[in-house]
Amino acid sequence: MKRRELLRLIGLGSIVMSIDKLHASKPKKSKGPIVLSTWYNQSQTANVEAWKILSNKGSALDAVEKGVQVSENDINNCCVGLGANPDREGSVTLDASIMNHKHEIGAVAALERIKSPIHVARLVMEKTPHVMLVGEGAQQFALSQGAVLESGELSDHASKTYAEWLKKSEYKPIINIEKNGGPMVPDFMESGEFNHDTIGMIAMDAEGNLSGACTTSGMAFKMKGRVGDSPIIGAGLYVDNAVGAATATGQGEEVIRICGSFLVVEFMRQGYSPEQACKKAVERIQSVSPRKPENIQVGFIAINKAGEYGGYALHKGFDYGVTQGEGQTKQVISKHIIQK
Ligand code: SD4
Repeated sequence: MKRRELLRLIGLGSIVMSIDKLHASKPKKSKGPIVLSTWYNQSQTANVEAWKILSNKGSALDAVEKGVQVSENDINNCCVGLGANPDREGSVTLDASIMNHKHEIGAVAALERIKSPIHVARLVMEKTPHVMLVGEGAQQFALSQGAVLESGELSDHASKTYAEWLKKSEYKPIINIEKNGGPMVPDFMESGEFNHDTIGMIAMDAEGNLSGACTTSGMAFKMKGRVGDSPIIGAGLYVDNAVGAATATGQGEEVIRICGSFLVVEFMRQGYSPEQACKKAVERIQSVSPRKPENIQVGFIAINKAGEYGGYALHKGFDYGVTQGEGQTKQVISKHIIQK
């Protein structure tokens, strides 16, 4: 390589490094406990439970576990816990993950007939040498830890929705990629209604430690065995106690494609605010996804070590709830990329 070319490359390198430095903000002091979770309709009750723990100087880990359990225990919830919509075969299969400030992680996927997947995920983290258990193995482990095997019957609302779906879909997988963005997309997406209600919750406690939890039944009427982003550490959830935490909702395939929550945290590490970091991750999906953006919805929320928070979605309609200070839960309507 010629000397002049080498000097030019070194010059470019230092420009790139100084741009990175520009984005790199100094660590600021925590302003005290904070919790946020996806979808305000769930945050209103889930954050309250988490706040009871945080406001009593409890750990962020306990807070996020107990917080999301409110949604798991709600039999009327369409998308979390045993009351949720089933897969194509009529079974409710649940995914969950949890991560604490020490980079300890636990997850379960395709778990059936067990009431609290997030608790099982925590037990995987604390009591096994592994980080993820799936299907029958996850169920077996849950039972060995004292969980009860539930009946497996669908809730009233899920039975009705499933019966309706069976009629309309004639029980055929949707394969029109052009129209539906891929085979995993439930056909209610055709109407443009993005029916996602996974709960992802991230919190910082009084000690300034971060944790996160994410739990879902996944996409309604998914193929049997399909696993989304929620139980995948780095996709549906990520925590780095030196930087921040992020969680995702929406079409898991798209979030997995870009290691979404990890990416959000890495953008924060570069100095982007939580909102900017979420926006950049959504833009990444928009630019790399082979699916049409109009057929996808994704949303991220994030907090950093300074207690700043933010979120971003691809389309309008995403909101989240934030609880801090006096313990009031505030609704935040997320900004979105596609304006129409
Ligand atoms: C999934 N991300 O399984 C989940 C679905 C979701 O709100 O977020 N629903 O792909």
